[in-house]
Amino acid sequence: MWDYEVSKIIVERFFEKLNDNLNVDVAIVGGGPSALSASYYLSKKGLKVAIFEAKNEPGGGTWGGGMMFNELVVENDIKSFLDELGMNYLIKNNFISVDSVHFASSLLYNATKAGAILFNNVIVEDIVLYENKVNGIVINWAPVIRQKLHVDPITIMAKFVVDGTGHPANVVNMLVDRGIDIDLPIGKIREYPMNAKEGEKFVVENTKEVFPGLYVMGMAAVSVGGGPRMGPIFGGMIKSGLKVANKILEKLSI
Ligand code: 48F
Repeated sequence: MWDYEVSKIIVERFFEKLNDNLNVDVAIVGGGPSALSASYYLSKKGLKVAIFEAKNEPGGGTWGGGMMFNELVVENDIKSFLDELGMNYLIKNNFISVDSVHFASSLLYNATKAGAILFNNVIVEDIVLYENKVNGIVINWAPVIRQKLHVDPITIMAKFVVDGTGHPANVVNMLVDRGIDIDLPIGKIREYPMNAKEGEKFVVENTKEVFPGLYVMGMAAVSVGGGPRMGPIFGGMIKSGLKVANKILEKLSI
């Protein structure tokens, strides 16, 4: 009865993974480039990392390159990271050009190979808050949310939660919407018009813990800090993910 066995393997293995990730060191919300580089590094250092991605296809804004020209650009100073991940690329003066599909799949492969578990088709719809500290996330199947089905979610406990949801900074918004006091340098979540050079610096500088237990990285850090967007250059996203990872490792004295 092959059909029975196939289904049994999938159901058993999925629930083993879910059960094993109900309480993690780091819960990462969103599966974009900052999330994947943070997950890769944290998993490599031995932390239990789970990524929750709303879409079927993780990778966020990486796949389409610039305007669906499926090539993207990073700065020369992350060449060693690309080498560590075994990526192919071309050096173009101060920049590096990478096939965007290769970039996305390399990040995904390396993060999951290092041990991070990625749950796709899952939306983080809320946070767990105990005594003014974020202690986890609240998840539901993306189709449940999209279809507006009245089905209660479940929770994932985490020592650290990282908002890697990109431009909308959805997790930080969950605090802001409730009027919970959080440091917003420009008083609201908003990104400014395109300025690639400034944006690439800004994203790294604004990668930080914004509330006890909650960190921001990638475009979410730009929107929370009120900085400029930067388009199809992705070095800042990688550096932001690695910075969050280092901040968490520092907190744990690892
Ligand atoms: O936006 P995204 O790629 O994140 P990022 O790491 O990278 C930004 C760049 O791709 C690009 C850029 C570079 O210059 O400007 O935009 O900041 O990926 C964010 C991911 O989070 C998912 C969303 O589907 C996307 O794949 N996401 C957003 N909200 C939720 C979520 C949520 N509530 N629950 C789960 N996933």
